[in-house]
Formats: sequence, C-alpha cells, structure tokens
Amino acid sequence: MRYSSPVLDRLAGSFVHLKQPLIDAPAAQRDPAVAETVSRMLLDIQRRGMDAVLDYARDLDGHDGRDIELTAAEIASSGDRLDPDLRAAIELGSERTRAFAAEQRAKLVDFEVQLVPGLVTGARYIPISRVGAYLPAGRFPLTASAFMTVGVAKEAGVPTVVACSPPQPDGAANDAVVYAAHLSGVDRVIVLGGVQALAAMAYGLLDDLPVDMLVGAGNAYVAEAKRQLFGTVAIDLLAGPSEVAVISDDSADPEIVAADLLGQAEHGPNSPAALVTTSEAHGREVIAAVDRQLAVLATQSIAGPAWRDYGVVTVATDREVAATLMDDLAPEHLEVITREDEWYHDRLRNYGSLFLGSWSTVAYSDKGMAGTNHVLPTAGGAKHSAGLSVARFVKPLTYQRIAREATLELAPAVQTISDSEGMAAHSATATMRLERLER
Ligand code: HSO
Ligand code: ZN
Repeated sequence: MRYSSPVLDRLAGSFVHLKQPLIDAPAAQRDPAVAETVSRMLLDIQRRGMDAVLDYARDLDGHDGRDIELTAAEIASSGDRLDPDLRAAIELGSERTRAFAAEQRAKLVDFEVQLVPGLVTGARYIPISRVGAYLPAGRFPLTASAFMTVGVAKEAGVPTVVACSPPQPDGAANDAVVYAAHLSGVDRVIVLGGVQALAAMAYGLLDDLPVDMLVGAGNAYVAEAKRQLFGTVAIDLLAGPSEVAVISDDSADPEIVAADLLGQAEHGPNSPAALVTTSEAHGREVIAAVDRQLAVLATQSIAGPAWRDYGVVTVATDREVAATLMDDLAPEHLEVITREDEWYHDRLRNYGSLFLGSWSTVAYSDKGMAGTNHVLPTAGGAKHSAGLSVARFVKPLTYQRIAREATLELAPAVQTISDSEGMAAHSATATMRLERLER
C-alpha cells in the first residue's frame, strides 16, 4: 500500500488524515546488499552443487550433518508430538483450504469450440509437473502456509510437491509445519532453509529433477532468491510486508476494527495498516482503541512501531471517495465493516482478499479456516494480480485441429499478413496448403 500517489493527489480535498503515517508505505523495494549476497550464493551453488548447499546450511542454520530429508515415517509421525487441539486445528485448516481449492479447480473446465467449419480450437488445464514450496519457520512459523502452497498445488493436480523448511534451533523441522504439509499431501520434506533451499530445488540438487515453480513466503533473502531464480523457474509472487486495510462507518465496533488493524501490524515493524472511514467520530474512536489495545499486546514491540510508522486513519467525504482511495491502495487484505457492505463488494476492484462484515476477520483466512489463500499480492500488486490459487498451478494450454475445409478461410489472410511483413517462410506454409487444396 502506498500512501501517496497521483490518484490520491487528484482526490485532495475529499479526505483528511486523522492519523498520518510517519513513513510512506514503500513499494516493493530491493536491498542491494541482499541482492548481492543472494547472487553470490546462487553462483556458488550452481558451481559447487550440494556441497555448497550443505556448507550454507551449516554456516547459516547450524546444520549438524544429519540427513536433511525426512523419511516418510518421520513426516507421517510429525503430528504425534503436537498438542491435540493444535493437531485438530491443523486438520481443520488443511481440509477447509483443500475444499475451497477443489471447488475452484472444478470451475476450470477444458473446452473445445468450432470457430468456423473445419477450425476446432480448445484449451486444456494441465498442472505444472513439479513444484517446490518454501515453508517458513522463523520468528513466526506460519503453520498454515503449507495449506496454501502444498495443499492448493496438490488440489490443482501437481504430481510432485517438494517442501523445504528451515531447521529450528534443535536442528529439527517445526512439527506443526511438517504435519500441515503432510496433511496437505506433500511428497517430500527437506529440512533446509533460505537461499540454499530455493537453489537446491530450482537447480535439481535434491537427487531429483529441478522443480518448475517455487512458491511460498520467507524473509528478504528468500524473496530475493525467488526474484533471481525467476526465469529458471516460475514463482508465485514476491511478497512484501503483510498489510491490512479496513473500510468502516459509524455502525462498526471500534474495538473490533482496532483489533483487526493490529492483527496484521504484528507481522513486522514495517507492516502497513490503514483505516478509511466515512465517520470522523468513528475514526477517532478506533485510534483510541488501538492505543488501548497496544498497551497490553504481547507483540507490542512489533505492532507498536508498525502502527506508529505505517498506520493511517483517513476520513473520506463519502463512500465513493472511500472506495476510490481503497482501490488506489490495493491492499493485500481488505475488511469492509459498514451498513453498505454489498455496495462496496460491487464497487471495489483492487484487493488481495476481501472480508465482508464484522464477523469476518483476516486471521480466519491467515490460519486456513476460511478456505481462501493467504499468499496474496502486497505493495499495490493487487492492482494487476490475484493471490495464489489452483489457477496458478495449472496451465491453460491451447490446441487447434484444422481440417482441409477451413483452408480457404485461413490461408489467404495468413499469406496477406505474412507478405506485408516480409515473412516469406510463414507465407509459404499457407501457400503450400492452398496448392494442395487445388490438386
Ligand atoms: N497474513 C499473512 C499470512 C499469515 N498470517 C499466516 C498469519 N499466519 C499473509 O497473508
Ligand atoms: Zn497475517
């Protein structure tokens, strides 16, 4: 979300900030030092292969020489050590996410159409063959990431999904993350983190073929590695700091709005949180509620600076202005808590995921309980892209079956265009068919 833009400039006068951000929420940016480190590591791994991967695992993650791949038995038993409530919650989230993905997959239907007599064209949705999922386990392990990447890829029909997750301080993978991956249908789990994990998957160093696509979020190094490996493989998207935005009016409960703003500000000290409201009194109540809640929040050392630097509360003169402001912010997550939620639903064009009504909250989706994906575009990416879904794991491949009877309809036009471009060999492919038609 950027807080300054030509669109916002044009709207000047139809909104006021009750709370200004200290810092403009940055567009996706690239740290040159991180980029250089990553490119050096990728080059080294390309040259020295698995030796380099294991060196980085030892130096950066304290890898102690044990086998980095979990056995099928280790994967399957990962849930045994979990608290039963956590286990049950993971089971629910994985099921819910796959149910939504299955519904979406069923809507991607192969088709064939005869456009003119003799010209039959069609599209078939073919899954990508091999996907590598990065499952983070840093400050917050984000258990549900496996549902969103592994589970959705599997539901799309991807035959092979490999997951890499970094070792915890004890050298083992995070049990909850592995169990989530297991229930999501993962084929292999490698205890490997960071740039070396992505490189090992993309370069095919894990005793196997390279993956065709890398998905999943991680720290700045992981994001940069994905950026640099893009082209060698496909990627889902490059996620920046998690964002939340709310549109609310005076019918909304300020405590709920405040809680939902802080609910994502906790991701990191640079996580933007924006409220756009049509009621100044409500806006002021939300600001007071955020301050009260922050004072007792266990993660206030993260959410506090995020709110101070990147929090914004804006009063718009009417709902049309509110919607225009929000479409320009194009937030990763957008909650609408108003008397006119469906008007906004109809009107809004740019968001990663939309939450309608006061009983909907981002965390439900974050943890897999809403079924929708939490891998979503940030930093305004929602203007042009959607989040991860089964659609990203299948390729709508086209084909055509053209019969003799369509030749007269197609060939002369192809000759004309090709000749006008000077593309003689293209023209000849049509000419030869016309000649054969006459024989
Ligand atoms: N809000 C993050 C996902 C997440 N948050 C998972 C907590 N757990 C990106 O959408
Ligand atoms: Zn979140």
